[in-house]
Amino acid sequence: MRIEEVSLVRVAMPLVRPFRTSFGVQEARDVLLLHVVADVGEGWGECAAHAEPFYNEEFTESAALVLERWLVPAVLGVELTAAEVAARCGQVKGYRAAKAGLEMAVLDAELRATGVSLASHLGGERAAIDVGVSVGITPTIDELVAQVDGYVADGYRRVKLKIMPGWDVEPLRAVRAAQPRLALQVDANAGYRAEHADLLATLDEFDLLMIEQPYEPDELQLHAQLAARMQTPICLDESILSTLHAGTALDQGACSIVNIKVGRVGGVLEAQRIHDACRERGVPVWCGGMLETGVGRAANVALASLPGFTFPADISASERYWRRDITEPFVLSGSTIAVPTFPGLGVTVDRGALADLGATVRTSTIDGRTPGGTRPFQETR
Ligand code: OSB
Ligand code: MG
Repeated sequence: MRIEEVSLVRVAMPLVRPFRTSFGVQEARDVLLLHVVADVGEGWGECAAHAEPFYNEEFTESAALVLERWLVPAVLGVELTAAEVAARCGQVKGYRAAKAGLEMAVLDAELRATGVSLASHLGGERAAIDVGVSVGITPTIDELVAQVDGYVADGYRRVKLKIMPGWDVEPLRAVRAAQPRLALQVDANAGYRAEHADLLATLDEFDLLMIEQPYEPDELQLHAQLAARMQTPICLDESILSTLHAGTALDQGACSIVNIKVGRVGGVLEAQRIHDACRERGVPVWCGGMLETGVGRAANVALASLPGFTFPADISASERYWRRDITEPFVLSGSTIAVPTFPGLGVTVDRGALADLGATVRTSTIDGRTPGGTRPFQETR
C-alpha cells in the first residue's frame, strides 16, 4: 500500500480512578493515536507512551515529536507493507511505543483492506481471552481490600497488586485474608533494590502466581539470584524490549514468565515474535497493558488470543479505565473478554467522542504537486 496521510491525534482522557504505582500516580492519560490514510483505506493505531518518562524513558510528547520528525516521514508516500514499517523506522533508536503505534495503524489499514481480523492474522486461536485487573496502590489497606472485593464481584478471577517498599507484606496479608483462593500476583515496576532480597523472598507465603519486575530493568543478575531462592516465579516487564532480550533473560534464569506489551517491544509483530520464541522454549507469556483506549486494547486482545498466552492478561473491561471510551467498549463476560472478529483491529473510532474530549489533530500529507514530496505537519482541528 501507499501511505498518503498520517495524523497524530492527541487527547487527554481522565481515568475512572487514579492509578498509583511505585513510579508515580496518574489521574489521566495523555493519549496519542495514529491515523493513516493509504490508497487501500484508513487505519488506526495507539502509542502507549505515558505523559511522563517514569515507566520507561519514552513519554507522549517525545513520541509525538519523533513521529513528526522522523518516523512518519520514513513511511509517508512510500509503497510498503505493515511488516516493513519497523525496518523503515530502524534508523531511529528506541521510541518503541511510537513505532508500535505507527505499525498498528498501517497494519489496521492493511487488514481492513484484505478483510482479515488482527487476531486471525497473528494466529490467534481463542474467541475470548482470560483477563485480570491491575490494582494500583491505595491510600489505605481498607480501600485496597474494598477495591479488590469490587473487582472480584465484577467477575475478575485474577488480580495484580502494585507493590513498592513500604506497601507489600501488609497489603498482601489483608488481601489474602479477604480472598483466600483468588489468583493473585504482584508488580513492583522496578521499585526494589538488592537490599530488599530477604523481604521479597518472604512473599512466597502469599501463594502468588508471579512477582513482576522487582528490580531495575538492567538488573538481570539480581533477578536471577532472587529467582533461585524463591518458589514464586519471577516475571519481567520493563527488562524485555525485544525477542533478543527475552532470550537473554531466560538464558540467565532472570525470569520464567514473560510479560509482553506491544508498546514496550516496538509493535504487535515483535510481540508475536517474542510469543513464538517463548512458546518454542515452553515459557509461558501473558499480555500486559498500558491503560490503553479501545484502539490499543483491541490490539492487546488480538495478541492475547495466541496460544502461548497462558496467564490472564492485564486487559480489563473499558469501564475499569474510562467513563467513555473512544471506541465501542470492551466488556467483561465472566472473567473473559471477547476477541474482535471484524477486519483489522475490529473497532470503530468514535470521532464525536474524540471531539467532545477536545482532541487535537496534526496531519501530514503527500504533496500531489511535487513528486515524492510531502507537506509538513499542521494542526487540522
Ligand atoms: O507495569 O504493567 C505495568 C500500567 C501502566 C504502566 C505500567 C503497568 C501498568 C499496569 C496496568 O499494570 C495494566 C492495564 O490495566 O492496562
Ligand atoms: Mg508491569
